[in-house]
Amino acid sequence: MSQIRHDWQRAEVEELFALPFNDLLFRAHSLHRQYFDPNEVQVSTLLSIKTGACPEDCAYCPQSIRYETGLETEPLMELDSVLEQARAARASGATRFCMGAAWRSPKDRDLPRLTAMVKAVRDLGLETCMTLGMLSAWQAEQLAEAGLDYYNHNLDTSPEYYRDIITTRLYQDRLDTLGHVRAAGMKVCSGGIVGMGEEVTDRAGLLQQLAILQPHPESVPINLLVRVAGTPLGDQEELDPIEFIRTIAVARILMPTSHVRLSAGREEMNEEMHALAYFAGANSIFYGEKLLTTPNPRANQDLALFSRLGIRPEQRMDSPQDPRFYNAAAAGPHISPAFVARALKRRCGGAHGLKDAEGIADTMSKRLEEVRPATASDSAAAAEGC
Ligand code: SAM
Ligand code: DTB
Ligand code: SF4
Repeated sequence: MSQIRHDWQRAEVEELFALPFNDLLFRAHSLHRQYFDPNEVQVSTLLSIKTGACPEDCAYCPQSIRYETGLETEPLMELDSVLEQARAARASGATRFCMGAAWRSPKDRDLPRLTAMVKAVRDLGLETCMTLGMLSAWQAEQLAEAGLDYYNHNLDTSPEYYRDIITTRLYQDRLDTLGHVRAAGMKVCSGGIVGMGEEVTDRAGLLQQLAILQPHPESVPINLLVRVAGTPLGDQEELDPIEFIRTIAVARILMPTSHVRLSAGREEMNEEMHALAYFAGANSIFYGEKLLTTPNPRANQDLALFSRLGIRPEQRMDSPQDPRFYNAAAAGPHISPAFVARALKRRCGGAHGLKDAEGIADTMSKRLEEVRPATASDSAAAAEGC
C-alpha cells in the first residue's frame, strides 16, 4: 500500500496514538528518514502585520476583542516597516516570512496593500506566507498572482471539539478557505492547537481531517496552546508533554511528505522535548523572539540547540534565481498546474499555456509519489518545458 494515503479513518488514527511510545516514535522516525533529511529543519519567521481587535471569539486567542488581555491593538502595518522586519528575518537565517493579521477575513479593499507586501518580501528572496482569516476565491487568486507561496489557515481541532472553542465561524468555512487556496495554486499550511482540554480522540480527529485533504497540506503547524491570561483558556491545565510528542509523531505518519512544524508553545518546552519532537518528525519551526503577540525562544537559543543536535537549517530551493527552481521537493508533495504555470511564467516569460503546465505538473507529481527525495531528474523533467 502507498505510504501516502488520503483515506485515514479516525479509529486507525486513534490506534496510532495508543501505540507504545517507542513503537510510535520508531515508525514515525523511519518514515521521516524516507522522505526528508532528518538533520534539516526549515525555519520561518512570523510577523503580526495587524494586531488585536479581532471580532472572532476563538477561546485561545489573545487578539479577540472579546477578551481582556491587555494587548495593544495596531492597524495594518506600512510596507516599509514590514520590509524592515523581513530583512532582519532574512539576516538571521529565516527562509520563509509569515505575515499574520487579526482579521475574520480581509476586506477586498485591503488586497492591493497585501499583494504589495507579498511582492516586496518575495523580492528579498524569502518565501512568503500569510494568515489573514477566511479568503474568498477571488482574494486567494489575487494573493497567488502576487506570488504568495503559502497560506496558513488552521482547522485548530476536531470537528466535534471545535464548537467548544469557536462559535463565530464554522469548520466548513475553514475547509472552504483551504479549497480556495488550493484552487488558486498556493501551498497550504494548516494544522491546529493541542492542550485546549481536548481528548485524544480530538487530536486524532484533527490530524485525520488534515490527512484526508488531497493533497495533504505542505506544511502542518502543531501549536501547543499558549495560555494567555484573560482568554477563556488562560487557566487550562498543562498537556502531558508525552502526548504532545505523540501528536507530532502521528502527524508525521499520516502526512509523510509534509513539513510538520513545531509551532506555538515552544517557550514551555525544554531542550530535551525539542530534541524528541525533531526525532518524532517535526522539521520546521517558527524562529525569532516573538510569535504574533507572545514570546518565542530566541534565535540564538535555537541555533545553539541545532548545533548540539547536528541539525542544519533547511535551505530553500525554489528561488527563481536558483537553478533548482523546479526542484520538486521544494514544491511540495503535489504540484498543481497553477503552481507550474506561475513558475513557467516567471522563468520563461509568457510563452507557455496551461496545457504545458498541466502535463509538467502531472509528470512531476507522479514522480514524487514514486521517489523521494526528489532527484535531479525532476528538475530535468521540468526543464524540458522551457
Ligand atoms: N486571524 C487569522 C485566523 O484566525 O485564521 C490569522 C491569525 S490566527 C492568530 C492564526 C492561528 O494562530 C490560529 O488559527 C491558531 O491556530 C493560532 N493561535 C492563536 N492563538 C494561539 C494560542 N494562544 N496558542 C496557540 N496557538 C494560537
Ligand atoms: C500557526 O499555526 N501558529 C502561528 C501562525 N500559524 C500564525 C501563530 C501562533 C500564535 C500564538 C499566539 C500569539 O503569539 O499571538
Ligand atoms: Fe481572530 Fe484569528 Fe485570533 Fe480567531 S485566531 S480571534 S480569527 S486573530
